[in-house]
Amino acid sequence: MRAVLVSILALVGCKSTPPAPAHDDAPVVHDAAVDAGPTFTCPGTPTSGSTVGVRKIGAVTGSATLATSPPNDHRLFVLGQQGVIWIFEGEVLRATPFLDISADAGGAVEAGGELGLLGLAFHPQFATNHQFFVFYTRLNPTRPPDVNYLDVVVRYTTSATDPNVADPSSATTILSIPDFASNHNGGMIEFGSDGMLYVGTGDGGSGGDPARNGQNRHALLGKILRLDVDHPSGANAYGIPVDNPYASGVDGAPEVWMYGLRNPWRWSFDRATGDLWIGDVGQSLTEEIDVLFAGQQAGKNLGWSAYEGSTCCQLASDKCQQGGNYQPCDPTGMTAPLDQRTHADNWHAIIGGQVYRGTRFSDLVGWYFYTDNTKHQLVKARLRPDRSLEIVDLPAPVPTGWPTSPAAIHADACGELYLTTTTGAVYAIEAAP
Ligand SMILES: [Ca+2]
Repeated sequence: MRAVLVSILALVGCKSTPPAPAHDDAPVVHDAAVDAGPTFTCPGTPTSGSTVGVRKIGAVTGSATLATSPPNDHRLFVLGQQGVIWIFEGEVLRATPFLDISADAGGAVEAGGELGLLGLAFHPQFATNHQFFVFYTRLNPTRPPDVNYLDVVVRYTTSATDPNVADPSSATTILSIPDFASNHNGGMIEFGSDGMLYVGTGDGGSGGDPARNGQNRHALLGKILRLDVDHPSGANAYGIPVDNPYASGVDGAPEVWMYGLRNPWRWSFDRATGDLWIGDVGQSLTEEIDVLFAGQQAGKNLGWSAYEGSTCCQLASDKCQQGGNYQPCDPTGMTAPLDQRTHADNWHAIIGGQVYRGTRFSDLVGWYFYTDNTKHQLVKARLRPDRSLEIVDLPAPVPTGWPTSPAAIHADACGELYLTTTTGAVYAIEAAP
């Protein structure tokens, strides 16, 4: 159990109450030509300078677990962990939520600690098919022993009359994974440039990977999964891409893309290269950043729970808190982290981010930004030609307005980065000379 992450990610104030609609929420009729929109443009005059700061643009209720955008869309969607998705437009919070599936709205989201609404990804053709996907945790209605929760991916569409409001009745469950503990739920989802939906799952939780899911390729927990949501097949609401490494189901579950993850809380693709950057939260010794290069991701093993970071659990001082029955440590074929931070240095729950590909700050382009739920150190890193990492800890003390507990760093449609916090604040990451 990662008490630190549980306690810090826990919401203050809990339930949200949607305010009354504002006057600017008049319904808009969907029209393909309108939805495609005018030519999408991002800010065109970049500012030079590499002094990084944060600027608060607003806040939502509860913990803000992610900020993201549909492709070619200037709106910023912010996830409230309790089950509400909000829209900022021109840095102004719309009064009416996009979607409210919090329990107090009659929804299914079970929130608190590491539970809740954790992921949102817009379909690459969202402008015309209006589909988006959420990842959240819910109670398992049948409640068999030790399977209290379900980690679910659900597809929604926007309202037929208003693109700023989702249609709750459109909910279609795509994937539902039984989960035995409240922590380590992963929750990040993104579409790759290949049009496939990637889904990050934690090892199930408790501590020390008691079910040994990390190295079990037949388990859906402790993985990055890859689904074809446009071509459902058989009994599933999704298809299996033929180039998934275990598509046949013989050597692993057909859905599995990568394995050996503990709790990939926040991760993202570099939209320029296709490289996958993962912040995998550690047990009691090591927080890690993993970079999986484009074209070299299928079937990769990140090590947990044979390893924590690059340390063999059998040889670790705390044995990764596994209580015996250790798994063999064989580095063959294992992908080691490119950055490791120790709990001794007060890193306790790494917050993965994204590579900056925006147009506003020229000196940030190509740098990956990440932080930690406890340490609050903002870090930038980029790949050298030899694929090692150049890592720069940004100067302390942290910038004015720095939040107490970061929850996510993620990009909008223009590639600009936003940091969200466990108290609902939304910050733009910016740079100056
Ligand atoms: Ca869990």
